[in-house]
Amino acid sequence: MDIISTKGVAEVLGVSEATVKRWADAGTLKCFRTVGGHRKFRLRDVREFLGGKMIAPETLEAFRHEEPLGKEQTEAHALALSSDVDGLVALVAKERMKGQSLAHVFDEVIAPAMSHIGDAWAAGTLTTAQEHVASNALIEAIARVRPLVERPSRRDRGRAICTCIGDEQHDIGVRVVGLILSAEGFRTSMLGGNVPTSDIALMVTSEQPKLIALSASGHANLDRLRSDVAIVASAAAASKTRVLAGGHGFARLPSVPNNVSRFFKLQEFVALLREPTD
Ligand code: B12
Repeated sequence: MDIISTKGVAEVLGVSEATVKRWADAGTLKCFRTVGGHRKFRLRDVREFLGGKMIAPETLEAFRHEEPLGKEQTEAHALALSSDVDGLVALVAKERMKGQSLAHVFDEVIAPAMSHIGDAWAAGTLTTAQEHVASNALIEAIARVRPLVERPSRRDRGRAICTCIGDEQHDIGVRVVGLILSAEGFRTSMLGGNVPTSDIALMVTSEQPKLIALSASGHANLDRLRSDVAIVASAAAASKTRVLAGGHGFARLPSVPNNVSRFFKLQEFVALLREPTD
């Protein structure tokens, strides 16, 4: 997944493809060649070239999906589009048996497959109806993979609220977050999509949950998202609730309130949840 084409590197670095090729041929920017002779770049080498600077997650995402889907992603793509819920559940089970975490499966297999579906919809090669078939199959599969999540602890870590923010309808990511939080020992309340921000803030104030997980897709209006997050973050600060946010919308926000932690991947989120607390 972390192999980038010449075009992708050119976009990230804001230079022409010819410049990237020149740097590669001079050895300034490490690359390797495919069997067909094409130059390919590893993400870590591009980062090194940039002096270890972080590449914005949304930029990374933009070129990541230029790559053709891998085997499991292609399988997930086909299963979702053919509404094969059993097949999707079996795919997740197969990956779990290979030792992959649920977070890994959704970050690296399901999300890229769905992203391709979204791109095909945007390009007009898939209809809205087909996109709906895929997302509904996935929602049903998520409900059924609950027994496949790892349960590292049986201790009660308190209440967690999971919700999209603003008029966001993309609630698949937050559903997976809910599943993960339950597996990590939280009692999870799932609000889903399209919830008034004032209601979310009110729930935080009255229930004082241990944490609230927020999700916003790339569709989110950034001005609106910034003000919605500020409202929830201030309610959370008053009730000492931890705010954890993710999704493409949050990745695009230049900054978030101090008490909000942002994640691009579920795997980073799980790592944080598993950090020992005093
Ligand atoms: C399914 C889908 C829908 C479904 C959503 C169903 C549902 N119940 O969620 C429906 C059909 C309703 C829909 C509607 C629309 N959609 Co839509 N949709 C998608 C699609 C194809 C897949 C999203 C998805 O579920 N992915 C699978 C999940 C698992 O991945 P994910 O959401 O990316 O989340 C991952 C991470 O971001 C992270 N994450 C997410 N949230 C959180 C939260 C926390 C705390 C953490 C730690 C991590 C985390 O974890 C996940 C795993 O890695 C995307 C394509 C894409 N590139 O995302 C388009 C996409 C998001 N949609 C798009 C658009 C334009 C729309 C509509 C405006 C279309 C329309 N004209 O009506 C509406 C907007 C509705 C609204 N107001 O929100 C665009 C947005 C363009 C942009 N600017 O980015 C996309 C990108 C398609 C495209 N290529 O153009 N959509």
